[in-house]
Amino acid sequence: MNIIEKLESGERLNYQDGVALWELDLFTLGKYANEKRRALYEDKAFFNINRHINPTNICKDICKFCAFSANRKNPNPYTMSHEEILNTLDESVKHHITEVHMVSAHNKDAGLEWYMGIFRKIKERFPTLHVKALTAAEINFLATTYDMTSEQIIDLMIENGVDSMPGGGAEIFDEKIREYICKGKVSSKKWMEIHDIWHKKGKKSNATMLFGHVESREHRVDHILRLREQQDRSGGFNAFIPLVYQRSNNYLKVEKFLSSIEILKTYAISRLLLDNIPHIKAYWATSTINLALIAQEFGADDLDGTIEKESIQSAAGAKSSGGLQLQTFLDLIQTSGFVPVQRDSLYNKIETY
Ligand code: V47
Repeated sequence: MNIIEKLESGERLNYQDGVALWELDLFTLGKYANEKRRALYEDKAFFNINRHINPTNICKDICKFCAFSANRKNPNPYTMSHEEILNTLDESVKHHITEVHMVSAHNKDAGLEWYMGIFRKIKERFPTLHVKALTAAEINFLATTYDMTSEQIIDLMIENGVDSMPGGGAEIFDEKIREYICKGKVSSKKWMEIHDIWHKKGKKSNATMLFGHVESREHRVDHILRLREQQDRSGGFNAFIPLVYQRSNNYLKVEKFLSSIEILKTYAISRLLLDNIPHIKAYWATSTINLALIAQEFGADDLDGTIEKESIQSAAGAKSSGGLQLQTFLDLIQTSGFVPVQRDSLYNKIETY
């Protein structure tokens, strides 16, 4: 069976099929990915009203792709106090956010109570706000720093009020590439085990893939299929988020950005391979809002949210630091021919515009 026959048959695609998909032209790939996307969500494009907060940029790890953490190229260390975080959220809730997305660097001096206590305080002050926080990389950092198991850290997260886990820290699972771009960070196996534990507690999480640096198309297929296997086992991933690599102010020498065609193909192939993760998020902070909207025709069904303040990708060159106004977001989705559906963090519908 050739790859078109396999796509037509609706059979599950394997690694060889995944590699063969890249040889198809964008519009053929788009046709099949869009069919799957439309069968699930018709012309809905999902988003949420959220606030990203990155409470510290002091990090014990040195990931070559990262321009956010304080280092020689970015000598601007900070750690927010709990009060500062709560004050920030006092402002954000005025804009009707339903989610706070908190990701920190791996700060050895902040203390476990600094990492955990903030969740409790957020829940005390904003009981209905969904707290999406702590990547598997942060959980692994906390477990090793405080001589605890990942499960003990996860139990603490749940006790203190974390509702779901973001998908960060996945980068690229291929061990050789991982060693080159982020040596010392959580291993691929451990990243997966942590999400497995989280899912077995009945909780949801996301999964990312950082692409467009030194990895190959084959590495992307391998990454996506490792997630599909994990989803077969534990079932808790809500969304897959391919993050387009931004190349400024960091230590990874990458001469060229990917073409838009390659980026759109990556979204489309993600949709075609991942038959068991419901949502594909075109995170506009890395793809630009323009391409994230076009990606809705090529398999993606979600755009993340209004964000308000974005610090990780913008440190590396993305034009996303100020987030997007809700009305602009709605206008852009509608003029692209989609129906904006505001969702909560678990993809329950809040409002259709
Ligand atoms: O894991 C770091 C990435 C991630 C760069 O779960 C970079 O809903 C591009 O995971 N170029 C953190 N990306 C952000 C993240 C995320 C974002 C939005 C939504 C969700 C979700 C999760 O940022 C890291 C890393 O892969 N990153 N540096 C860079 N130069």
